Amino acid sequence: MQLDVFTLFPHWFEWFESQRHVRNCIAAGSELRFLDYRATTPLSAGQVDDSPYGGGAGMVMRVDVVDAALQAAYGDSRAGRRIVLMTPSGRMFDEDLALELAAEPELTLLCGRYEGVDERVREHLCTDAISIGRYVLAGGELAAMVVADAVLRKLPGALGHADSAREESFSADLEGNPEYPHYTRPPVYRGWDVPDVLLSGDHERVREWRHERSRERGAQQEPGA
Ligand code: 6GU
Repeated sequence: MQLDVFTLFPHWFEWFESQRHVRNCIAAGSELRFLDYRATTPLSAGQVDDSPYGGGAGMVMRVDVVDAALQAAYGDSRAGRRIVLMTPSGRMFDEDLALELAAEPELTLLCGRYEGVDERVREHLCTDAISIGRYVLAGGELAAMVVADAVLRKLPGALGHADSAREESFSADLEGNPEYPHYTRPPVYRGWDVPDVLLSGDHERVREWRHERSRERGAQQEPGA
């Protein structure tokens, strides 16, 4: 995958890029770029925002600044590329959307700051708008890291073990439910013991027990549970 993130704070992503599954993706051929709106702004003194028409508090990211950044990166060949605005008013991000985006050869995430981004960015420059939850973050960067993290770990070679993404939370193998609990040594710690079935060596019973726990957790996450 070719993943580009546009931001005013590209250095925030240095930690993100250092994660094992992200490094694995790069080693397997994925390309990540973190691009600074200020590097390509057509305005003087690195300006990227302006006060809102109609008045009100705060500043708004300018459409010409975002367009110039996209133009510098892609020229006129944006067609077919998934370009996503990170915004609390976007489509709610979940595991299905992570899988959908992981199938894209080219993905762009646009981070906004300040009070928001000129609506013409969403109307004319983006294919999607995504939110990671019903709360407000100071900017799109943390949300972009969440999306990039969830998407990249879906790519082949991201995880060390070929099976580690199969029976994980929200997978088809678990009927969309959260993952079952895990235990490891010691078998008893401060009187807290491990369920007997996991020590039984009976793989079929272990499998059934895990799927039951997974279904239980799914029911607990239902609204109103
Ligand atoms: Cl994508 N951006 C911001 N600023 N806040 C959010 C968000 C995104 N998703 C949830 N809250």
